[in-house]
Amino acid sequence: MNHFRSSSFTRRDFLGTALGAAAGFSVYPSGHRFLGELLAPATPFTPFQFPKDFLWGSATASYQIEGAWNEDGKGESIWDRFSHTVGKVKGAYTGDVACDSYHRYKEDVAIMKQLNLQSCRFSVSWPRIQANGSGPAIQKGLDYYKRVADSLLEAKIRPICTLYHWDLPQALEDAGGWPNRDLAARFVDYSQIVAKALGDRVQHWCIFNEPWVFTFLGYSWGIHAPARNSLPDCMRATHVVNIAQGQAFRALKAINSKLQVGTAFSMANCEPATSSDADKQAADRAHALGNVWFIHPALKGEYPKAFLGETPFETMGVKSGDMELCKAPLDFLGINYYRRQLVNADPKASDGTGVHNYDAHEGPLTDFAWEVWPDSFHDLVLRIHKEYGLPIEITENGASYLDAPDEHGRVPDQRRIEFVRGYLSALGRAIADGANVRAYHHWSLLDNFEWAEGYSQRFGMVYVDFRSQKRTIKDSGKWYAELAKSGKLT
Ligand code: PNW
Repeated sequence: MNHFRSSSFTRRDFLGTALGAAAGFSVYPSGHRFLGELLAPATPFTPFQFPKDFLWGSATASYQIEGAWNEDGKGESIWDRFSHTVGKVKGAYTGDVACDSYHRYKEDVAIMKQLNLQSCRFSVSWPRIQANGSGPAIQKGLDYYKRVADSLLEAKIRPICTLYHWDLPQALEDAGGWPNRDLAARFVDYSQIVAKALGDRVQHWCIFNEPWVFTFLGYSWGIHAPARNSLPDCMRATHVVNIAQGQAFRALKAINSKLQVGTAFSMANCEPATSSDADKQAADRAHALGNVWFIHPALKGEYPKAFLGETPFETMGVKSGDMELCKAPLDFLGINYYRRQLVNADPKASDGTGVHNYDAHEGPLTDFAWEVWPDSFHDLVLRIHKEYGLPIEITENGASYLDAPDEHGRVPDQRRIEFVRGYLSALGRAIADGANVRAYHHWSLLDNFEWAEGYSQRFGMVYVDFRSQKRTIKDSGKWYAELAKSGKLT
């Protein structure tokens, strides 16, 4: 994610990222990557018994698994438009069919049950509920999610529902998208519809998935839908999203005060590249913008200090009284964790943050070329615990490895087992150090549509043959099923 967060993103930088690497460009100094694979993680593995009531789960998202992109009255989303535009997604793949979970959700819930899962994080597709993002609800869309929630409950799996995992109705993007302040009211209206329909069976809610990723990658870097390239629009979008988060929180609580409401935030532990004060301060600014830009306004009523100078309130369209709208006592913080960031001070950074950040390559790399470095997960979770003190749910963590069925139909993905084992050991240490963590959701249940990467990355514990839609539980899934039963990491 280095250059996704850095200020001076160029095409050359892009080729240096995981995406560039996955696209087949050789970007590492000769031998470096392979050297990395031989190095042991910094802290050795520690066994851990997780608390009795700890929830083991998996996460997915509507556009990445459902398919049925134009069925039962569903409208076009920005990801339909993006993936139907040739040149945007690797291999010109789309989510038109994806894992076909719209038709196969029962089979998928049965797999979760077989894996002994106790929590399922899924998302609702906004244009399935309101084709153009406003007006009355589409009953068939609501019914689908009711059926999903009911099958989960029947399997004794707790549903946790994300209201927005990036599939904005295209009509709302045409009206200006997230930089348009009116979107906050549209989003609250939609959230109320969904919470009224599902609130009797779904108690746990994530308002947004990764607000940093969809505002920056979508509106500034242009590599996710809606593929815009404007930092000012992106900064405006972040403010509208903060307002929408506060207002949706109150709307959900007004429907049922017992609902447990949070958001799933993308986070990367931001580590100073050297011990210089300048780099340490830069790492704190990177943390402010990348990790807590959407938490601090909700819990503290102000933006954290992420810029060298003043926060660009005018560009962001902040009006007097707005911070009151953003404020919301979230019930829990969802953390999506994949990798750490190294940070250098760069006073010339064009976005005014004075930050240059980049991926470390000291640990082994996943097939997406993301570094494996479990210690950073421990440090990040503990830091968030110390800064905000709220209950934490790990709403996503996982890795892309391309292992496929062997001649016996078995998928021996030992590297994923080692990845999860390492990150859970780090999480166990964070819990032992005092962090209040109550759930872990593996990303993902199924191999699925990995955004601009199409189907070229596989994050599932379950292999999906996208031609036949056949699902095969990988070795990691069998391993995770045992862990989910005992809570004992050995
Ligand atoms: C998350 N990065 O996105 C999303 O919530 C999932 O939908 C996605 O499939 C999963 O992580 C795996 O990528 C991210 O650049 C997108 O580091 C990009 C980054 C991280 C997470």
